[in-house]
Amino acid sequence: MSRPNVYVTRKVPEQALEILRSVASVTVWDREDVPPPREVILRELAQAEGVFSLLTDRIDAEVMAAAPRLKVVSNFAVGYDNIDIPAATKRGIVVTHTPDVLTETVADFTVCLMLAAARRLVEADRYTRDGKWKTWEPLLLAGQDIHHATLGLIGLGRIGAAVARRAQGFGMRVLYYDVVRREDLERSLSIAYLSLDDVLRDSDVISVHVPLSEHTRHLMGRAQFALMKNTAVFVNTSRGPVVDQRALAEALASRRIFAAGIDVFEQEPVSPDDPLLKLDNAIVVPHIASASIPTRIRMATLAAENLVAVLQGKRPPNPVNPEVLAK
Ligand code: 8YV
Repeated sequence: MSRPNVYVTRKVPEQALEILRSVASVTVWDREDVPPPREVILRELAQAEGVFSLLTDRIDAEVMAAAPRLKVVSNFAVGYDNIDIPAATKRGIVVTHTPDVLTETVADFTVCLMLAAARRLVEADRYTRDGKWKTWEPLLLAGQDIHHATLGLIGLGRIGAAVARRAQGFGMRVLYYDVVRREDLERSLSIAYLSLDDVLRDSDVISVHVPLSEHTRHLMGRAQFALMKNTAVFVNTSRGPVVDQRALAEALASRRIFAAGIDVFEQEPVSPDDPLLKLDNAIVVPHIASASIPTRIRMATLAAENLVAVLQGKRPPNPVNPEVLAK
């Protein structure tokens, strides 16, 4: 019997390719710096039973229609807003993702951005390198405290909860808003549920941990920044379009809020001309919250395991649309 074809949309860790090659004939887009153009995806998927995709690849109804043999889309990410899930389900295509393995790494990085933005770390580094340090000054590069501050989590899924656990170590009071109330976590983590507006009003640090959907697009806009304290530090490691980026830049430029740590953008890569990049009180990084070496290897191998399981007719560890498997 001939081996199934799998297309991998980027150079990924070798450990993952070995898993795929054990069962399939594997083609890899061989550039690290750019994703395959759409016409390449359309052409490669015409013959493929499986695709190993990244969040930079839009796997929509048109792609699926051009891929008659496709059984599985395995996304190398916990988020899957780059994939049209209803279209996949309609065609009986299994979609999988990589939850859990990145939770702690993303939570670490969220705290890293909170601290760096509150304490003006990047600005201070630039100041020192630029030779601006002439003398010790009482309020030189003074920021906000994180310890014993109030943290407002917008979204209390796996990553939000992992950030809440870290906040305990800083003696923070933790509030949250989510569409689903988690009374178990309220008790075990001593955190309080409030309305979105009340979380925004009461928090010193606000961190967003919701998936991107029609319900969460621009969840944070001008009205939400207007509710925040002018000492507030805002962090986003979820998805860029959850935040109205222009409203965020205005809130930072006018000192409506104190600072922000931003990992994700409405358009990625963000344009070098974006107003956010001109602001000293914004720390901007290129979507790297899960980028520790061990975690990226674990995400890649998990994505490969998910893909191979479907090709072998087994239940994958992390299906997004398990109803397809039941058929
Ligand atoms: C990755 C992420 O950087 O998992 C996600 O949803 O946003 C990040 O962990 C990215 O997805 C890698 O493709």
